[in-house]
Amino acid sequence: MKDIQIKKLIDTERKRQKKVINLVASENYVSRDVLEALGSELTDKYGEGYPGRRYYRGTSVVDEVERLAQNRALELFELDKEAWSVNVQPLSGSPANFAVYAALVPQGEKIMGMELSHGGHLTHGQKVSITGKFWNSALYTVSKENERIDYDSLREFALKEKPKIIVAGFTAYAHIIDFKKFREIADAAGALLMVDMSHFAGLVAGKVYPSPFSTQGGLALADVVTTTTHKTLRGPRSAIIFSKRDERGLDKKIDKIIIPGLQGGPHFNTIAAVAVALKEVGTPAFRKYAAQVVKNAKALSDELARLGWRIVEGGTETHLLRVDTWMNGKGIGGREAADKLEAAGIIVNENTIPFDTRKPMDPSGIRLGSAPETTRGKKEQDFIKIAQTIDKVLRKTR
Ligand code: DSN
Repeated sequence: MKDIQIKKLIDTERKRQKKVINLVASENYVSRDVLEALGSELTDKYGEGYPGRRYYRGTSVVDEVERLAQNRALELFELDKEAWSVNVQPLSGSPANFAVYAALVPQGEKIMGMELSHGGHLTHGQKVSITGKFWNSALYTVSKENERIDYDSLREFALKEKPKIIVAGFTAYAHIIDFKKFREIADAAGALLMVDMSHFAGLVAGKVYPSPFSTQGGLALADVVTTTTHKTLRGPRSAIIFSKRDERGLDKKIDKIIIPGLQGGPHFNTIAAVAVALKEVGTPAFRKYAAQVVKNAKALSDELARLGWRIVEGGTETHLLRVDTWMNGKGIGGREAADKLEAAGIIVNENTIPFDTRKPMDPSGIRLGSAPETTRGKKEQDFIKIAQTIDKVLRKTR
């Protein structure tokens, strides 16, 4: 690269990544093949529209790229082409979620998602997000007793609020979601069910998390499923929207919002990189990886608990966990904890805990994830040692 300044920054970031233990629950490390696709000439091509229906000429190759990504996405999650549609053009998770609401929820109607501080995402209707401004929102919380979803209370809340769409799938919730219960609640409330599986999509693909699409018996669950592609799916920064094909025309409405409603030309280099990642995820090696991710998170959680730290929700069934570092004033704030860990070479993010008494910029906890370090080959014993290091770094200050 001739641009010395940028080259230097890329090299420095590469070295930084190599040096640290990365426990950021939403990050991962992509393969060389994914990087190659991202850095390819596909970035030069314009092609607004969809395969076979573009506003530009010279799109025969990118049509194939996009079709390949679509087919691989459907195959990976074992979806029938007749029953499910897929859009691989969303630029990332937030625009994907915005597109779903814009397509399916009339402005001023209600979105129901989980409260941010309890584990939800900004785009699930939080007031500071455009999704909480263009639409009304009703935000559910977890139970005070065990910090998990109380499906009876959720049902009551949904029947009272009557949202047009209910969102399941979170950024900091460590337990497996009961999609069947969410479906029943959505049906009772007359709402669509959207699952945002951004965090656990790789676990679904790896068969260590239930599918949000349908049960094994074929019972339909979500109407729409969104996912980013760069977390447990281990692909480039992008997103995918799956929608059920039926007489409601959800898929057509979503496609129309993505282009011409919201976006311009698709990022074909990224779409190619998504296709590469989806192929990698479909291998037995990835299935082993996904199982290891969950085992590693559990080892980390169990060891931290053994050392006296309070794990939010009492543990984890997925790739992530939250640690209550504040412990009602006996410990340290999440921001200070994250800073101290960074100084010791462990990268995490500060995170609110349910019913947090501290501010989001300096909350009571940290969020940890096992996906990136599992990509680097770490096993349970390594995660037990990481837990012990975390304990040493944070305990010094207690
Ligand atoms: N920022 C992502 C996360 O860390 O979970 C969600 O968008």
